[in-house]
Amino acid sequence: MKKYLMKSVVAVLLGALNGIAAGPKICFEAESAGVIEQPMAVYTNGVAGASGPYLEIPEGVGNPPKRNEGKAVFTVEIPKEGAYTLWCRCWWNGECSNSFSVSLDDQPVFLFGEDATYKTWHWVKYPVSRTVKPLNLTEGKHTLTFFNREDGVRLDQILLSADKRFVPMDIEKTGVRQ
Ligand SMILES: [Ca+2]
Repeated sequence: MKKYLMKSVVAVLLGALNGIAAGPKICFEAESAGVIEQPMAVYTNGVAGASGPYLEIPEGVGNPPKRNEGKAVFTVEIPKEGAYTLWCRCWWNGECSNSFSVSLDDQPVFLFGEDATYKTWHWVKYPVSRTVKPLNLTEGKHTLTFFNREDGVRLDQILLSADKRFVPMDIEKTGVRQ
C-alpha cells in the first residue's frame, strides 16, 4: 500500500515538474537577420537541405585575427521571461570551421559550436552542459549577434527554447510556440 502511495506521489511531482519545464519556443530563419555584414552573406544554392536561404561565411575568406568583420544581428521578441537554450541549425565544413562567437544584448561574447558533426545540417545548442548558465531573457526585445570566428560555416535556422526537454528535429516551423 505504501509503495503505491509513493508511486502516485512521484507521478504527481514529475507531472508538476514537466509543467514547469515547458516554455515558449521562438524559431526564425538565419537569413532574416536585420544586419548582415560581409563576409557573412546570404546564400541559396551551395548545399542542399536548408530551410530556404541560409547565412554563410565562405571557406577561405578569413577569420579573426586576420579578418574581424562579418556578423549577423537579430532582434528577437521574447514572449515570456525565462532561462533559454539557444539552438542553431548549422553546417560545419570541418574542425577549423565549426563555431561562431555569439553575444546577447551587450553581454560578453560566448563560444557557440565546436561540436564534431561535419558536412551535414544539424542542430547545435548552447549551453552544452548544465555547468554553464543558460541565457536568462526578460520579456521583450533582445539582440542576438553572430560574429565571424571561423570561415567555412553555415547557419540556417535559430531557435530559442525555454523548454528544457525540447530538442529540435530537422527543419523547424518558424514563429512562436508555447
Ligand atoms: Ca534558412
